[in-house]
Amino acid sequence: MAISDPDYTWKILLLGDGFVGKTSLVNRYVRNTFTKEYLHTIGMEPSFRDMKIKGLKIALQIFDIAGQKSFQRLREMFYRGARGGLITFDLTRPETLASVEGWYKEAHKKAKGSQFILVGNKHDLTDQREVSEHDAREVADKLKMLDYIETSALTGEHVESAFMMLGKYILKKMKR
Ligand code: G3D
Ligand code: MG
Repeated sequence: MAISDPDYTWKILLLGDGFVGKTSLVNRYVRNTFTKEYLHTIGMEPSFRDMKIKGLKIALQIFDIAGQKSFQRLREMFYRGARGGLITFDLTRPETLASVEGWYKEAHKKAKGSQFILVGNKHDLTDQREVSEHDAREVADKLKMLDYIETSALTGEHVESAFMMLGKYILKKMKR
């Protein structure tokens, strides 16, 4: 339920290649569940959740990129006004880390001043892991991203922390 009268309302984006777990992360964060039966997002419907940081009430509108990728006009709308978000890759597929730079550059161009955290998802798939923390951090550092964190939408590990970390960085920047 939305908090009445938030101090801030932020538009937050989930970016990254297909099947890295963007929709699963949003579902986990917003509803605290993991389901394989959700309808694949095709439109621009945000998910909502509120967070509290230092006594401030922040209403999040979370947009998860999906089918709209190919429609230029929808892409513009998708990025417009975004504060920042999570650029996600799959720890079992190095090619999804290689795509991060492209996502980051597009977001920077279309949502000026937006800030992103790099998220390595599917941390639970330990045996299938193919990206080291070192390689992921190298990408985050090179692009001057806010931070790097590893999550599992399946177990819920670090999902709350990823959004909270993002919220704290956005707030810090606003206060400068
Ligand atoms: P997307 O929105 O980025 O395209 P999805 O990705 O959220 O649709 O997830 C893609 C697939 O990865 C789904 O599998 C989903 O269940 C799985 N997945 C997402 N996050 C995790 C995770 O943290 N751990 C594991 N083990 N799997 C995850 P299916 O089989 O349903 O297509
Ligand atoms: Mg999706």
